[in-house]
Amino acid sequence: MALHRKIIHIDMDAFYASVEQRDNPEYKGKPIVVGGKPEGRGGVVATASYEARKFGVRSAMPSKRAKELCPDAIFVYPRFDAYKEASKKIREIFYRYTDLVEPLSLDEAFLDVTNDKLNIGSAIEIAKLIKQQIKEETGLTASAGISSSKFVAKIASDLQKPDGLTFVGPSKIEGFMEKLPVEKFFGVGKVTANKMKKMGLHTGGDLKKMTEEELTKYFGKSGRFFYKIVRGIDNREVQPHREHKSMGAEDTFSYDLTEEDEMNEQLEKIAQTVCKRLQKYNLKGRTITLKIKYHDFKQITRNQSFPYLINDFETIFSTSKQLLLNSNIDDKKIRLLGISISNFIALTGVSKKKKNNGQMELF
Ligand code: DCP
Ligand code: MG
Repeated sequence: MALHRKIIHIDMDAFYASVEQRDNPEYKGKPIVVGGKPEGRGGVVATASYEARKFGVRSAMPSKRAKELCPDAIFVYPRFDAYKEASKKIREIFYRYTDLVEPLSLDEAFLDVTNDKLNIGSAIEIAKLIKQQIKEETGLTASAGISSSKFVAKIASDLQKPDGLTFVGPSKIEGFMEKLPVEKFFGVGKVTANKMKKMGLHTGGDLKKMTEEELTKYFGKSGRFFYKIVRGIDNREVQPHREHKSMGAEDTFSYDLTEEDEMNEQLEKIAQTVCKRLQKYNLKGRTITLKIKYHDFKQITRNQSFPYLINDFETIFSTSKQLLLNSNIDDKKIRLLGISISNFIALTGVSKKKKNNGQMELF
């Protein structure tokens, strides 16, 4: 029995953009932006090739902005079937080494290779083989992070992208965590990172100086998690059967809501909770579902799908608000509101709803 677990986190490099470059050789070496077109309304960047990132183009940025930053960029619509197919192939490769595979999205997964199927023993060796087979069998590159915990493995895979391999041994974890900037913490969103910085907390080392009580006071439940994580304590197991189908929050009100303002106020709170949960689990989804229960217990759901992944408050709140408006709230008393996000892994075709249906136009 090994004393430490051997965890590998694999994450594909510029995933959608790399698939496009592979399938369209004329795109190789060029700045590619996958997402909505800049001339369309509301187009957003799903991802950009590394050539486009040099200009500052990033995921979730309006395509218009991407065009300003990189006028020569080639904009392409996503082809989800191609990404799903590549995702299936990389998963097949993972299962050659272990059955303990926990996919987080189409392009990333945790693997526990403490007892690998082929008795290779070295997690570094396994990560190298996986990267090599991904390259040979899909024509794409991946980055790997290797450590004894999920938290560190996940951060490590990002450190030497693209085509990186980063190992953080058990004795190095505490030092690694001390130097780590708070915004790199997996589960710390922009809002929390900014709050931390305002408090003079810039690195794991700064967090380590705080007591567990202080951290809990300022950051709630997550505070306890931070307390442990900066000390290298992360015993979370790789969960092969965990496939999040949806994640959300709802609230039943003590009295029925009749005013739009009140409804929006409640929706805002629910959206904040959903957003925090998604960020905690580092999940992004493509579908937002609004659930409404009326005073007579009649219940309806309305949803909106996006061609890219979302987990930010703005999108969740504004979309839910819009869905609520489209549901004809006049003269209705609302007892419960709920928001959930789904479509994390199983990507289906882009839903194109009619504009006059009140749906947003994405491309
Ligand atoms: N994605 C998306 N919307 C986002 C973030 C990501 O649609 N806001 C999609 C496109 C990405 C894929 O998910 O290609 C994987 O996301 P990553 O965060 O792993 O980003 P990339 O693989 O593109 O780049 P990196 O090399 O940084 O991992
Ligand atoms: Mg990736």
